[in-house]
Amino acid sequence: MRVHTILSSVFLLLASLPSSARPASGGGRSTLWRGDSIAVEDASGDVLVSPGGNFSCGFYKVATNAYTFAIWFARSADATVAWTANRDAPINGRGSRAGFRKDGSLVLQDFDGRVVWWTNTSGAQADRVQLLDTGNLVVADAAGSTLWQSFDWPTDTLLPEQPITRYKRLVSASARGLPYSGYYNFYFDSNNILNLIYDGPEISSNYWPDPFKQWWQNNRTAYNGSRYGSLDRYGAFRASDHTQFNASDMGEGVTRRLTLDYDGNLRLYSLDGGDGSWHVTWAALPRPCDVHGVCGRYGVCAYLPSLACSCPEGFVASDAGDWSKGCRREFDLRCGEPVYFAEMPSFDFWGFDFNYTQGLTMETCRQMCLDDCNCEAFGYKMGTGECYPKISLWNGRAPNIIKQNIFLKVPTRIKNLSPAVLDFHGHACTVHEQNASVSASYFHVRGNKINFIYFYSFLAVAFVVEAIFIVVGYLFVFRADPAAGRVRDEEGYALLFSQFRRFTYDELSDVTGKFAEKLGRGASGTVYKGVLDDGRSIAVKQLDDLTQADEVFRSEMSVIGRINHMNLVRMWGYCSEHSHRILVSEFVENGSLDKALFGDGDGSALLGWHSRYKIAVGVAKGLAYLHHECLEWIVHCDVKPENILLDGELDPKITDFGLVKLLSRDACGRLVLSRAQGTRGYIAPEWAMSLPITGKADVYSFGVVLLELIRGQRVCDWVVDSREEEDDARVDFQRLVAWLREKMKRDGESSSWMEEKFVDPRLRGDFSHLQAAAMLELAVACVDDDPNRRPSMNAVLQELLSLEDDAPVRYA
Ligand SMILES: *[C@@H]1O[C@H](CO)[C@@H](O)[C@H](O)[C@H]1NC(C)=O
Ligand SMILES: *[C@@H]1O[C@H](CO)[C@@H](O)[C@H](O)[C@H]1NC(C)=O
Ligand SMILES: *[C@@H]1O[C@H](CO)[C@@H](O)[C@H](O)[C@H]1NC(C)=O
Ligand SMILES: *[C@@H]1O[C@H](CO)[C@@H](O)[C@H](O)[C@H]1NC(C)=O
Ligand SMILES: *[C@@H]1O[C@H](CO)[C@@H](O)[C@H](O)[C@H]1NC(C)=O
Ligand SMILES: *[C@@H]1O[C@H](CO)[C@@H](O)[C@H](O)[C@H]1NC(C)=O
Ligand SMILES: CC(=O)N[C@H]1CO[C@H](CO)[C@@H](O)[C@@H]1O
Repeated sequence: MRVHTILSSVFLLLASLPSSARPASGGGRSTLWRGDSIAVEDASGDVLVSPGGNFSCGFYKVATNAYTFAIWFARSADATVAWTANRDAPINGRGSRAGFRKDGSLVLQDFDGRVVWWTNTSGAQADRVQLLDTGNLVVADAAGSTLWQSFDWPTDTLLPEQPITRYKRLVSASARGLPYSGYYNFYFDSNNILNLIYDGPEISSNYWPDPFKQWWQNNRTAYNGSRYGSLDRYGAFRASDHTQFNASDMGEGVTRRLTLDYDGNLRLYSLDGGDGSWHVTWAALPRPCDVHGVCGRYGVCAYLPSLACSCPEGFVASDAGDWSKGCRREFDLRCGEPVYFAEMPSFDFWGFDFNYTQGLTMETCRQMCLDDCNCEAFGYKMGTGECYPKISLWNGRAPNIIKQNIFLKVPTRIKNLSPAVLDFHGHACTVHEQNASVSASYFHVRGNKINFIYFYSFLAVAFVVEAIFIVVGYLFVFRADPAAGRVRDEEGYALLFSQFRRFTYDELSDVTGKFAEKLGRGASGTVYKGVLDDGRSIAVKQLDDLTQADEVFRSEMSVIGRINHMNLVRMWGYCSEHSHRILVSEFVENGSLDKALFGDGDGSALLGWHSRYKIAVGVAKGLAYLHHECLEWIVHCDVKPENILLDGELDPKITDFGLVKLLSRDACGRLVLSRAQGTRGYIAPEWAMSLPITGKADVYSFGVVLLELIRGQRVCDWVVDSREEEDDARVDFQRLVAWLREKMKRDGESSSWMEEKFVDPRLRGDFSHLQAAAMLELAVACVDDDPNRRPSMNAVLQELLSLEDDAPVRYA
């Protein structure tokens, strides 16, 4: 009887336990009840999952033995973190736990019981901890009202419907992949304006919105004290200071985040449902070098095409592993000693002007800097005579779009210093990749030294890997030629100092001999040849039926004008006068790819295999740059051989890439509609279905071009049958692709059929089988009907580049 009573009370006890008795494994729960906890040892299995499965919350590994308590995107490939409780105090990988205590607070404990983080909800009627579908972790009472929420404590990311307010700011991470707080902040300043600021150990400097302008010029208001901003679920951000921006893929059903990245840029990202990768749909600063503090004191920033820092000649990096520490002089500058000024043409060091005067002669400006011992350099603009004597040199940029030269004060005992010579050797991309912020105190290692060793070994390995990456990936040699006024690397990312500018109609009429030499006519306009006064040959494109207002056109052009890549046709300027809208670009001598590739044997030499491979790589580089590197939302929309020009070395240059921006939202559609004559084979199937168009549409078109490069024949000629209907052509094309896919699966390694059936017979077998087979496979992946299954342009490029070395020497 007694035994029975005990048993039944145990049973009752078990039954009366709240649902916390649900199995902890399986990771399915979204709620913690009082008394529940999560142990760090179960980091992979025991997590809270939001009901819809989009977010997880639990322990997140940041290094071998360092964990944070975090919320991450469960469907992103790299489990991107949206929020961290203890970003600056990671805890041990053994014995640590997060528990919802009986007293009602959610507490994070290190292995030795030390509380590193807690929610201030004890004593309140806290009943449960819940991870909501919005990504918000909430401590709620029995009635369901919120006592504490992670949305009130953002780290570097805002989720849709999570507000930024008077009391909350975003703080960037200190380096890629590390959780620690960095120096960049996104916050409401005392004028009620949303700002980006570099708040470093030596200087603080605002860099967004444009610090040159007053708030009203930036279209903000200082008069709304509510200080509230948020991103809605459609991808539109709005704040009380009238800050407003939209995701380029606006609409519902997309997972988004607004993150202040470690490089100081604020970016809006959308998750690609297919491969779990993120793509940028908006960024605060189109030019990453406009972020302040990136390269530290005396550092000069360049975008090549990723961020790189450098020291002017006469300076060396203070810490090659952390560019935010900048450079230091190799010579000292004593007050009163004789000095001269070394010119840095087309440079800028932003800020730290102790005087600003207009209309001065250069001599007066120079004298002002000479007279002041603290003056390190002065900036001078020819023409307007603007003079900026500087007491400190930060935020260096070259080339600088604003025509200004910097004159650096140098003691005469240092002979012939050429500070404009930049030395980017090996340092590129190490910006902020620092290790320093990890300190032993996070580990409280009493008698547990092993953790410590693991941790530092991890750091050492990470550092070595990083170093190898830098050396291998960026083994380009910068050579500078100050006389020619430009810096160039072997990849060909030329930093041309000459400016993108506005031309008058008369000027263009002059240089083209009244539009005499017609080069061609495309869907968007007619192209003429011209020669500028300085001898540069140019192509001048008169855009048809462009009804855009002058300002809109100009602002779009200022975006296009900044795009500079060796595989994109360089834009020199534009003209916008009355009804004329004209683009001026470099002239590319060898014409377009369609002529070279499909030429009907009229004497033009056959494109050899090596050239074809080189063209494929070049076009992929250009597109990857457009999609991922520059203004990341630029989709070309019209990739086809006609828009791929070849220069003297048969290197490809893509043209017409900015047109979509010029022709506004439905531009892709219009471009397609307006070219009924014969090139429809390049259009991705999502057009026909009016689905949203992303970079994956370009990937499709690129896939078609790749097939044509291999085959040496137009796709539409080779899938053609007697019927002329577009739909039939598409069906035939898809049938061909299906056949290829089948064939590749079946034949595996043996590729003799390729030679007979597929590769351009004009090559007479003179091609690399390995490359051809891999390119064919890639092309087939690119023309997948489902945009999500197509690789990204970056992936395509990596794949193509990986073929470079394995190529046997058989090709011509
Ligand atoms: C999860 O994310 C997808 C988009 O990635 C969205 O369509 C879906 O509505 C989200 N689920 C919930 C429950 O919020
Ligand atoms: C917790 O909240 C109480 C009452 O709201 C407040 O007095 C106390 O200072 C808070 N403690 C912390 C650490 O925030
Ligand atoms: C402010 O708005 C006007 C009109 O919409 C626009 O022309 C101008 O470029 C905007 N200024 C900035 C700095 O965005
Ligand atoms: C201030 O901003 C808030 C939030 O954006 C808005 O609701 C309110 O109407 C604004 N007040 C004024 C006076 O514009
Ligand atoms: C964002 O989209 C809304 C429509 O939802 C539009 O009214 C607004 O002008 C857009 N803002 C910008 C900056 O494009
Ligand atoms: C700048 O220098 C000029 C000439 O020395 C002087 O007249 C002027 O007051 C200075 N301006 C400021 C803002 O210090
Ligand atoms: C590359 C780099 O920054 N290394 C540093 C890592 O941190 C240790 C300790 O702070 C420094 O001594 C290294 O120089």
